This record gives sequence, structure tokens and C-alpha cells, in this order.
Amino acid sequence: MGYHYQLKHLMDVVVVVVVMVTVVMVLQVVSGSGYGWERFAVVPAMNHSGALQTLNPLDYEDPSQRRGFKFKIQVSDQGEAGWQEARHMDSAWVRVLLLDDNDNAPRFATNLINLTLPEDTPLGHSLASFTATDIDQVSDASKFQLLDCNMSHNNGVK
Ligand SMILES: [Ca+2]
Ligand SMILES: [Ca+2]
Repeated sequence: MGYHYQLKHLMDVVVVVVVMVTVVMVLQVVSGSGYGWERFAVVPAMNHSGALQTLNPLDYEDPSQRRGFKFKIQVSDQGEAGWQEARHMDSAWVRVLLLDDNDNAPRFATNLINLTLPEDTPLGHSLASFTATDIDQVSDASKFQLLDCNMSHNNGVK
């Protein structure tokens, strides 16, 4: 009986063989997958991840870029057929929106401003107003007033 008990339990022993498989994952931007795909690339990073990088400078002021980009990325664990084997792949959409930066100087409409004034123009009198434009969306067109330069020194006190 003891023999049978031992034999039964010996047969219950399950031998587990752990095969360590090194999975190499690769990522890529899917060619032609959407708007702006050619501006980005995925480069290998740590721990089976990839880092999305820009290949060209981005510019919010470029009308073709202002609405952003949308394209697909793929990951594959490189089954036997590589990128051809759907069960070893996944994909995701990436949407990129640009935030405007104040990276352009404001501009006057002209570089020469001519004024003709009577010599008895009162101090502090508004002489003219000018509008400058700025293509950055972070600021609206700004108005400037040219005032008599003595106003700030006298400050209205005699
Ligand atoms: Ca600006
Ligand atoms: Ca800008």
C-alpha cells in the first residue's frame, strides 16, 4: 500500500519547464496611415517601448499644420512572419495637436510714420494711434498710441 501511495504521488508531480522567450518588440509609424504620418518616427526606447519623435520642425503658423495630425503606429513582437502576421501585431491612432507659441515678432503696417503737428499741441495729447499685427494666435492685434514724450516727465505738475 505504501508503495502504491508513493507511486501515485510521484505521478502527480508535474514537471514545469519554463522556457524563457526573449520577445523583441518593434514599433513603427504606419506609412500612409493618416495626415502628417511622414513627419514622425518611432525610435526604440527602454522596456519594450518606443518614443515618438518629430522628423521636421513643427509650426503652428503653417495653415497645413494648425489643425494637427492623425496617424497610426504599430507594434509587433516579431512572430515568424514579422510585420505580416496580424496575431503578433497591434496598432493605435496617434493624434497630435499643436499649441501656439509666441515665437513671432509683432509688426507695424509701415516702417515710416509721418506726423505733422501744430507746435502748441497740448502735452499728453494723443497724436496718433497705430495697429501692429502679430501672427501668433496667443496675442490679438495690439494698438499703440504715440504720446508727447514730455508728458511722463512733467506728469501734469507745473
Ligand atoms: Ca508674437
Ligand atoms: Ca506662434
